Amino acid sequence: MGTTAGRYRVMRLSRRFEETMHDQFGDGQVPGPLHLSIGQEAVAVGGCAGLRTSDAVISTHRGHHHCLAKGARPDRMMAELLGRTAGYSGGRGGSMHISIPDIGLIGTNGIVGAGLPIATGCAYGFQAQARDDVAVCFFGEGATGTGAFYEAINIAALWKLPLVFVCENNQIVELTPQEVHVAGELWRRGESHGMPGVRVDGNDVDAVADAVGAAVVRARAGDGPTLVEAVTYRWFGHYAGDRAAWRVEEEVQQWRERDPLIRTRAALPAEQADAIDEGIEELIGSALAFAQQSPVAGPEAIFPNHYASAS
Ligand SMILES: Cc1ncc(C[n+]2csc(CCOP(=O)(O)OP(=O)(O)O)c2C)c(N)n1
Repeated sequence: MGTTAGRYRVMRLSRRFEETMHDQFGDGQVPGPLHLSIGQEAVAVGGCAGLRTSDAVISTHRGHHHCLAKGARPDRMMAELLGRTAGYSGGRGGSMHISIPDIGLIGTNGIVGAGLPIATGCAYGFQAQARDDVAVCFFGEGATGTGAFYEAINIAALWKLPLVFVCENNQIVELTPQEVHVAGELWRRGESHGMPGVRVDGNDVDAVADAVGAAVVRARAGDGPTLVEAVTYRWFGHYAGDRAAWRVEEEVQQWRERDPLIRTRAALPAEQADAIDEGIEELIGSALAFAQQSPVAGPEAIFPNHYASAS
């Protein structure tokens, strides 16, 4: 994902993936909750642009874009969301329980802030094994209100862990605008621990790639963690089905005009961009067909995955 075309392709994949899943949700085909990251694609794609397969990504409840940016297969992702056996968790976990260790995707997570200590442990593991891999932890600005955030930045700074904290600030915590609950500057919250911080335009994929990329290089060299705040915007409600009646339409419109995909697409020759879009439509179509053809994960799959056999 070092080229504009590569970055645009993955952002477009993520956008169309979620639009398709949103439609499926509307048709009653998604048996669990669905949190859309539409509008935030540049944070995930830029954030993963400088990573290798063996680097780790720790995601959130709103994590389809992180998974796809780290290299997840859209067909198995769709199967998971539709509750099908071909899904990454056999169709039993859904959106917030996707873990793909082979590609370094440690996991999405339904518990706000829970990824922070997981990422810290993961980075400690890399350090203890003398591996030069890096962990990148995505989390929302709401997670900075949890104690786990301070525990994680403290230990990461103290032990100089190979960890990059990416605060994906979409400016709304569930239903609460950030100005109601965030004091001060988020990107400076590591300062008292000696951790550098930076704020970037989270709708500019190249700016995110540069900022996170520099932090990854620093972490890989053994110089410790960085806090990156990527300011972006969530276009839809907190979850699919949330009417988001409390939102200011003008504000939403302003941010839609700052769509990260439009910006990146404009940097490509039109023919190339059209070809990418067509390729993604084919990929999405075949991924959906794959998911729909996979058997529904039935109740018979529950107990074998929870209890060891007595024999
Ligand atoms: C420990 C915990 N508390 C509360 C919730 C309910 N909850 C789900 S998402 C959310 C808001 C999270 O905001 P943020 O971290 O900014 O992420 P965003 O939803 O904006 O992407 C809350 C409070 C939860 N899942 N886990």
